[in-house]
Amino acid sequence: MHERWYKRAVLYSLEVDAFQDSNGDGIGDLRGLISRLDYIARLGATCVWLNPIHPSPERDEGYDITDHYAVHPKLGSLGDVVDLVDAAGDRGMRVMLDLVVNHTSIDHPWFQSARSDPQSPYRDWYIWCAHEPSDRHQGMVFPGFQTETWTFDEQAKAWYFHRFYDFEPDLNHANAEVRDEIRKIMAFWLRLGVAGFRMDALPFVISLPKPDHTDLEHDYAFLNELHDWVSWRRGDAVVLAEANVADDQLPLYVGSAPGNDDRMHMLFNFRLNDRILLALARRRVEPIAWALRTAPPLPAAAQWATFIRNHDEADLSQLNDDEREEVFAVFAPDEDMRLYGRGIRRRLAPMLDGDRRRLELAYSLQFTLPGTPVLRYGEEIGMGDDLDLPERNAIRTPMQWSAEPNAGFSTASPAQLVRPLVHDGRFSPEKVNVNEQRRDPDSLLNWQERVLRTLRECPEVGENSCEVLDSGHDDVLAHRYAGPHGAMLFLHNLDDHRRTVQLGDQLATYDAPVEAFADGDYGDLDLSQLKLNGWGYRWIRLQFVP
Ligand SMILES: [Ca+2]
Ligand SMILES: [Ca+2]
Repeated sequence: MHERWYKRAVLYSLEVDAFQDSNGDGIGDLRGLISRLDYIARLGATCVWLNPIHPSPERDEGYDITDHYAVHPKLGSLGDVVDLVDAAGDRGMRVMLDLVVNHTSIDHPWFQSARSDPQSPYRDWYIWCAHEPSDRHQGMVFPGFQTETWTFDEQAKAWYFHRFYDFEPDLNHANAEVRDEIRKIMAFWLRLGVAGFRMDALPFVISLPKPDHTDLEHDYAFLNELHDWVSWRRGDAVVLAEANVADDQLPLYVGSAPGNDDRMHMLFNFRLNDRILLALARRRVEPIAWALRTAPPLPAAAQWATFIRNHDEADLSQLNDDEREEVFAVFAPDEDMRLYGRGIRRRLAPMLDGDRRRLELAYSLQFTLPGTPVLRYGEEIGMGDDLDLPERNAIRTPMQWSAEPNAGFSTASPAQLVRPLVHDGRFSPEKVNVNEQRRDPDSLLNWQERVLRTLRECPEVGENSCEVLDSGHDDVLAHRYAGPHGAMLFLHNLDDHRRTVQLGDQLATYDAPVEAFADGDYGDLDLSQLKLNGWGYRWIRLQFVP
């Protein structure tokens, strides 16, 4: 197996407008991001994934795009994108973009043309219906904030389909011209040097909605086309799919047949994410062990992307109602902390009461479970959220660089900031900021740097050979990756009780253990009796004894 960069990567996800303002207008921008690349490189991230940077009226945080070939002027220019790619490359890092082609903004010139005239060349780029579709109140993505998926347009005198908000009409992916345009958009940004795309809402992109039909046809062959276009233009480019779908559909997103790797390169592991949150809430490992044991097999070149919190609500839709209520009860006890009836709109640090031991435990788990870790900006310092902001904006507050005014994010007046800073006292910039944590060797930031450095020395973790061992305790996860010369063994204690783990014969073929990383000093390593603190974790390298 050749080494593939995305299997050894650490992705760092950020909103450009919330990261660093370079010109004092209160809005983060690309030049600001460039000035912070050394910070991201030092953390150990190897690829920066930007949330949408395109022109947009921003009624849906930039996911409502009016021009896929340009940069929102408030963020910078195409020249700045090239500078960013070059500056990242100088530091050994890549840049990925969000590719949002399920829909456009209603203000997009394509839709404006389409609605204005049935003879418009863009009419068929969207999905229309002359009568009121019987299924117009079904299939909403944002229940509670959206009441229908078909809306009547006065100008067009017809109903248009929108999986998301009514200002985000879906593109008609059955139209060959639309597909060709998507190919051109990808080719354009690859030519500017980006390393790939995080593909937004992929199951909706490949679904072909029809009025009065709730059973959707899926055009999986389109994924082969996407793969071919991307690989032809840039051999090492990847597509990271957002596809929160059932287990039997997941393999269809990576290959056209078992073992084939001719579709998407990476998949967000939503199924594991839900079970990590359930396991943390229960303080029991069973949900994670189940998720690992039942994981759909991926072809050799494909890779999971792991996360605990991302830029959206923590979507718990893979859990059943009782399980979801369990997670809500622990991590989102107030209605205000929940969103769309299915998720949690908080950051991880407040969900874990800012408890350092549990934060380390959670991230150690994430980094050692199969896949490439994705970190959200600010997670590395334990940033909080602002539940006064609407919907998912709660977790899109400005990065907290220092205890200076505006947290070092901008020199604008506070009222001008793109979004307010976190004001929750426990997580305010005075308490949680990069500068302070840089100086403190015991800070969460320095811990994150150490753990990510150690992860780089454990290449087995990026592979798919994860095995769950019987730890003898309901609250201790023991998992192992076997390599050609040895193995990595990981222990995680999900509860606050000391444990002694006896793995017995399960380690029979291994010896010469070395402690690679742990929550504390466990003294001499004795494989027959592995001690574990409450919330403790240990990473142990083993040599194979033939
Ligand atoms: Ca700015
Ligand atoms: Ca579609």
